[in-house]
Amino acid sequence: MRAHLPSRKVIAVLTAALLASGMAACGNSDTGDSGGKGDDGKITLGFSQVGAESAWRTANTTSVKESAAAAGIDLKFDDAQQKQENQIKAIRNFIQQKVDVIAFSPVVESGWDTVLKEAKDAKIPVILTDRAVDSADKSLYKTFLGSDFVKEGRSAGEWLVEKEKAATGPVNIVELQGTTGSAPANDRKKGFAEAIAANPNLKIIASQSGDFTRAGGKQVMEQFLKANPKIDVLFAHNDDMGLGALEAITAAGKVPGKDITIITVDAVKDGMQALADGRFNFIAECSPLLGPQLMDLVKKVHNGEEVPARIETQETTFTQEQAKEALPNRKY
Ligand code: GYE
Repeated sequence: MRAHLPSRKVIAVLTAALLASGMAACGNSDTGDSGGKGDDGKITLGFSQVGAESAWRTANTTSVKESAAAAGIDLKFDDAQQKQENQIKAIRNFIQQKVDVIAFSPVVESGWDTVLKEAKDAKIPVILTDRAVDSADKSLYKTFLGSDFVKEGRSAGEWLVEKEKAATGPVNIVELQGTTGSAPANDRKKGFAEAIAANPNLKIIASQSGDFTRAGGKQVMEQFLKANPKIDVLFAHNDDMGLGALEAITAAGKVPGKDITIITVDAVKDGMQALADGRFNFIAECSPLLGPQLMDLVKKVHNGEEVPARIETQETTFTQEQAKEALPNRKY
């Protein structure tokens, strides 16, 4: 069959449409409207997200987007796919677009001074959300809204110390770390190690990054199981890695929650379900619902109001029984 050729009339219409759209594009750049401030007088927020590596992150993204819409804030959202270079690029774009406020969740702690200085020079206030940076110059950002990750690690460790208080021999722990160099990985590791030091029987025999993903958790847990005949406890820095590890543990013929005690962080729905079902043993909560507080801060810093340098998220911990109770009302 011969292809049906468009008529001259159709071609003429298409050409006109193309020209019109081309002109419209030129028109935009001619007016110098770089897309930063909306003509509608709304505050423009440039937000650089880490990625979509976990259920926590997805819930956090939804919270930010919904809260921006509810607060009447014009949100420019960028997903950095877990790469610092993408976040730096996104922040530079926001500066170029002259957004009113920049907020971001730094994938790792180090290496932000240059780009933060650029934002400061451009007089665009920056808010850190969820994760911190290790910059010595605290004037590079207005505030940091997020959890106390050391405390989360410590709660996880303290629960284990209590559970194993009668142990007479070594209790072998493997640790699935979050993204290397990220604040939650560094701090949860630190808090957990501090707490378990209370009992010399508790020993971390292997510790490696699973990058906060299910796939990473499964793969690293497989290696742990191959290399270590006796694993008593898994401490995973988030639910998703713990959930991935469940598959590896079951495939190795062990019963998660019984043969291996599993402790995680976050308390997202799937994690809470695993806890309620007895496959996990304990979760330290980390709330991703930072959107409403963030939008409040955006308005305040935009108005030049003073804000506290550190705003800590409220959170709790869950045992299996507590998870059963909390699960029906879980929002993420
Ligand atoms: O625990 C993990 C996510 O930065 C607190 O990042 C966040 C962590 C969270 O990928 O699931």
